[in-house]
Amino acid sequence: MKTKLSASVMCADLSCLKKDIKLLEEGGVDYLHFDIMDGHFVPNLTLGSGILRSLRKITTLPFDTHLMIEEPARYVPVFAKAGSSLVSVHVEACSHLNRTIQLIKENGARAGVALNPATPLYRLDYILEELSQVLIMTVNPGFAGQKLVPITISKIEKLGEVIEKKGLKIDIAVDGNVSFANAPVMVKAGANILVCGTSSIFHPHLGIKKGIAKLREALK
Ligand code: S6P
Ligand code: MG
Repeated sequence: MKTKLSASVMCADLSCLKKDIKLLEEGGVDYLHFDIMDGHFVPNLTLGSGILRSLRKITTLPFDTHLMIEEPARYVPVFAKAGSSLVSVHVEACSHLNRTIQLIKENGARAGVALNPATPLYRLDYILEELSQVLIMTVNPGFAGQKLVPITISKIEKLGEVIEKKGLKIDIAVDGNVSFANAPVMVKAGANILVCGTSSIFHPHLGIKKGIAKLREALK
């Protein structure tokens, strides 16, 4: 399966976003990843739905929206209608996960579930069949520029085994410190979508074009 790249918009240069989006398109990334934080579920605040609506007008890249907010069902319709192809919610943040997943689909988006590093895979037991994607957090959510939590690599492997055993077609995305060194390890473990931030395609010393090229080289 081809490895897909999802570019973490919060790591772009927000003062010239249009220019960065163009470079990401030229570099052939597959998705734009939007990190939405509420200052409660995670100790940070980031982007809102306005930025999706604005960017929806200037790019055809699919939007992959990662809601790091308590009871995300409250905001699912807004983010789906702002142009998200896929909306992921955290299992830890939902009282009614099944209902929230149905709500994402009713609003026309594909549904994903994200798991924090310390959250066990069995939390997916009664929802996996409903999902298009599982987002394995390889750092604790909230900030860019953190170090990999190593135990999450075996979690990717185990999730791949479960999906295969059940004969399902579900993407395994990884998010956090997807560096030139970690990305091949994550792909070998079974990840097929990489959320790319400051560790790779927004690497401060490389720039987007070289960052994408270096990441593709690392994945060969
Ligand atoms: C973190 C967030 C991520 C970050 C990404 C940054 O809570 O969900 O999507 O944007 O992890 O990447 P990096 O390479 O700086 O870790
Ligand atoms: Mg994210």
